[in-house]
Amino acid sequence: MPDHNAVAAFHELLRRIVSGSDSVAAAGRSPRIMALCGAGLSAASGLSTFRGSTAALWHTHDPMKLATPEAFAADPGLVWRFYAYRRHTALAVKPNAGHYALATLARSLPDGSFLCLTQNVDALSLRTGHPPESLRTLHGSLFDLRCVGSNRKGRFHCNYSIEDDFTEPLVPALAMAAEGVDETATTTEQGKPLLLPHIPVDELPQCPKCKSLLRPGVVWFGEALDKEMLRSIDQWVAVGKIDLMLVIGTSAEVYPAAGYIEKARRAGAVVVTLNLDAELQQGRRALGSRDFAFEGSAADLLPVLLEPLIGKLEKPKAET
Ligand code: BJW
Repeated sequence: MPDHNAVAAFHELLRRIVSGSDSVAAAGRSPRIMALCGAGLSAASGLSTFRGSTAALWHTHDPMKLATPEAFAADPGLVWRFYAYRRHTALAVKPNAGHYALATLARSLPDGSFLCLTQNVDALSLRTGHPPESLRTLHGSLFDLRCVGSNRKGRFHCNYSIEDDFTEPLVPALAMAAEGVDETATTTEQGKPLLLPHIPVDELPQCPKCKSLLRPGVVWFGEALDKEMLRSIDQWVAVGKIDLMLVIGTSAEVYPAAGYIEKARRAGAVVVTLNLDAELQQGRRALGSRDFAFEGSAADLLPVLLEPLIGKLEKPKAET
């Protein structure tokens, strides 16, 4: 059994996978590699993670409570402030070497050989020029908007949505948040949290079609992920043996995303964890005898670990 954190042994595995000598089934077919990415991939760019992080996403509110349909129904202004702030911080940072390594992997392998599932909503992978056909944004995007409009009897559902809307601020009421100001962290001279003025619904982003409220195009707890996207992932998985499953910077606590790790394992994949807490994580999931766990920043690890497939990663000149 190779050391579970030996780079040389991992490189040897990659070479065997690409040459088709790793298994009888691999002979004469393209390699099949899947990745599941989480907030840790974007941490080196300067974005906060959700769990296990000292840097809070938004100082005074638990993101797990704001990322829910219930929070949006109760106070859409507060939730919009949170997302306007997140949109701004995501636009203010740059993709890191980890994002570029994955984009290069997607371009280096034959079509259909690599499927990258990202739980991240920050659009950083796309900004590297990662081919969209090999990327699935499981939890949507901060830059997609959709209408919540429906009537009481549920007969009318406005289907308006827009992708990649990078407007800042979306409306004047969100101007402060859209400048990267965490308004919830503002305190009075006595150090008490400042009570934020309530934003009326008609001052929040509005649907150009039916004038109802727009919401961020992300997936909140209790909401279904896009059916077509899930079907396309299941189809890819069903094709046959998966050689490698890269689990990158995710706590793997949120489903159905985390479920793809076991699906890939059942399809024959060697599971490779890249995380600041890799040892702890692999311990929880019980390291298989062929699995690997590399502890460190995904931005440092990915270019080194993927080198046999992508070559030496050049310093990115500019975003595409
Ligand atoms: C580094 C690093 C560095 C740091 N380098 N590493 C089965 C079992 C139990 C529960 C469920 C189940 N199936 C469904 C559920 C319920 C629920 C769920 O999973 N709950 C669990 C918490 C228990 N799931 C859902 O509700 C999902 N919907 C659903 O299942 O619907 C069913 C349905 C069907 C039909 C009709 C209706 C419903 C939806 C889940 C949506 C998740 N949404 C969020 C918010 C998105 C919007 C936003 O961004 O605001 O997605 S929650 C949040 O968690 C976000 C993330 O994508 C997601 C995952 O977090 P991630 O990325 O793993 O981040 P962290 O912070 O947890 O971890 C970071 C890691 O990085 C850490 O390990 C660090 O160590 C590491 N790290 N720096 C490498 N530099």
